[in-house]
Amino acid sequence: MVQINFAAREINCKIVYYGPGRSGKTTNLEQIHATSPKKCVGEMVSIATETDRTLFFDFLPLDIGKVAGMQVRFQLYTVPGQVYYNATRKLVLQGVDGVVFVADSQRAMFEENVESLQNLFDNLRENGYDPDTIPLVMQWNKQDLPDLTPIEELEAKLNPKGLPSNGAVAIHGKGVFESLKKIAYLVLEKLNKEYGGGKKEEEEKKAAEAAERKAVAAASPKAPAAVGAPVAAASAKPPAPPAPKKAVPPPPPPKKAKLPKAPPRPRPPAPVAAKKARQEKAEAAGGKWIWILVAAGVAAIFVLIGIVIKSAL
Ligand SMILES: Nc1nc2c(ncn2[C@@H]2O[C@H](COP(=O)(O)OP(=O)(O)O)[C@@H](O)[C@H]2O)c(=O)[nH]1
Ligand SMILES: [Mg+2]
Repeated sequence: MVQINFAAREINCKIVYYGPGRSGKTTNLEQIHATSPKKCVGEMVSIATETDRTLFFDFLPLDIGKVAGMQVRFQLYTVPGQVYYNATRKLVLQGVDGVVFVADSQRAMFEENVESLQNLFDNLRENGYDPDTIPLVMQWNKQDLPDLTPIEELEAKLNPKGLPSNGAVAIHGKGVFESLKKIAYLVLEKLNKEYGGGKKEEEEKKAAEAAERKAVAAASPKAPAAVGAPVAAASAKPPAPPAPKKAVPPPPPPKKAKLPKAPPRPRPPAPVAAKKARQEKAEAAGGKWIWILVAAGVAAIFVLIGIVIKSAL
């Protein structure tokens, strides 16, 4: 089980290197220990005998740095390969987050690989894990030796589901980090899915990207037209109807672009002047009528006064 310490912003994952005896599991850890920056790896602990270099397990803590603001640490374990150490293997698998199955690619070792893989699935089930969902990476080791089972055959028989896999020559460090990267990716991806954060972030990111694309498309219809225009012009002059459609947007920009060049206000004055003239005419006409009315009013008053005087006399 991945241990997450939110207070310390730490994630600890357990990776187990599994496979038949002497397939190269301990060598994988040794290479990681030898070639990783000192600040990233802790002490490698191995409990070994002469026949199998791993009696109980090898252990190597590895700090891979920050992922999404969390410090991620991998605890790498190996199991002893010999059949009679099954109790130890089962124990080491407890709390596992991911498995690298190190197969010995030598033809003579094929059956041991099959048995070990079956044993892995059995022990996972007995520990309450579903072998179908546990992150698993296949490493076809010892590719430097003669008389190998071809990788295609290993893939077909040991990896029918097409899990991530790679060839390796662990003693030379070849393929070691490739497998480590693959299993790290699978474990973190699963963690992301289980805790939903990744899902949510991914959805938010997609929504943001879609919104951005829409905004860009809405803001600049010229951009796609400009890119599409020459293609349309070159390839589909007579037939393609969409081409002219795409070519339509370009005209507006030139018009807009011409605006500053043209004399800025040659036209507006004309209508304004005409308006003014019309207004003045109207005002002048209106003024005449006022004077006529005033004159008529005055005349009427004089007539009234005359009538009043006449009647008084
Ligand atoms: N030729 C060859 N030998 C290897 C390779 N990887 C590991 N070995 C050797 O195989 C032997 C067993 O390796 P070890 O890592 O102890 O296997 P483990 O039992 O799976 O942990 C050692 O002598 C290693 O040096 C490899 O890629 N090529
Ligand atoms: Mg070992």
